[in-house]
Amino acid sequence: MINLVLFGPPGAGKGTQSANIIEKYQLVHLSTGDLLRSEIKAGSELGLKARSLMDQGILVPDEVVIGMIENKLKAHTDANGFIFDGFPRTVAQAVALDELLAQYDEKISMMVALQVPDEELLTRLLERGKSSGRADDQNEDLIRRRIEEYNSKTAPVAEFYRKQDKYYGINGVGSIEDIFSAICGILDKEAKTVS
Ligand code: B4P
Repeated sequence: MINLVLFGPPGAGKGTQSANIIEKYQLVHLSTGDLLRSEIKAGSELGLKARSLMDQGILVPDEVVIGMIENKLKAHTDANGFIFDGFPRTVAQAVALDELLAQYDEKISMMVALQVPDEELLTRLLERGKSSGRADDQNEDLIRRRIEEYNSKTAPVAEFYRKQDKYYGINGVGSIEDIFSAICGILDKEAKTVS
């Protein structure tokens, strides 16, 4: 099983690259951002709570996203592997994910981190905001708040995987195809070691 954590700041291209990876490697895609947006669309109690935080650029509480991931893992016990997109976003989430996977005798294979400078992130997200309808993409202050939230709470997650010798950083600036090729190089190497 390949279990990939795709990591990076908001707008780094996690969702964009996930779409290509799933197609090539037949992994189950678990995006906590997408799961939260589905809850918002469905008008659930969880969605209502999440919305007010997401619209301010603040992370949703750990127990909420961990519970969502746990439900999805239970529903896909026959998967080839998973791509965790936008999760874990705190060290507490990373610890919980290791514990959840251990229940199935599984573990994270690697973290691939997309590295993109802040000003490029801002440009991309403001551009996406013109058509996405996402409230959190629509103004510069809010995007900067999300980047700060990433730097303070999420960036330390990279160290968690570095200590486990699972960290791969790659340049997230360039064509979508070139970045995808770099990710495939890492995944193919890992696929050989697990097969
Ligand atoms: P997410 O939905 O995870 O979204 P994201 O970080 O904004 O975007 P991503 O990196 O996937 O960017 P994309 O590929 O689309 O999170 C949203 C919110 O949900 C968070 O702020 C938080 O409140 C909450 N949340 C989610 N998970 C959570 C968790 N685990 N814990 C707590 N809270 C959580 O790319 C962005 C744009 O760049 C696109 O328009 C794309 O076309 C463009 N792009 C991509 N690659 C490019 C390239 N190489 N060159 C040029 N443009 C590129």
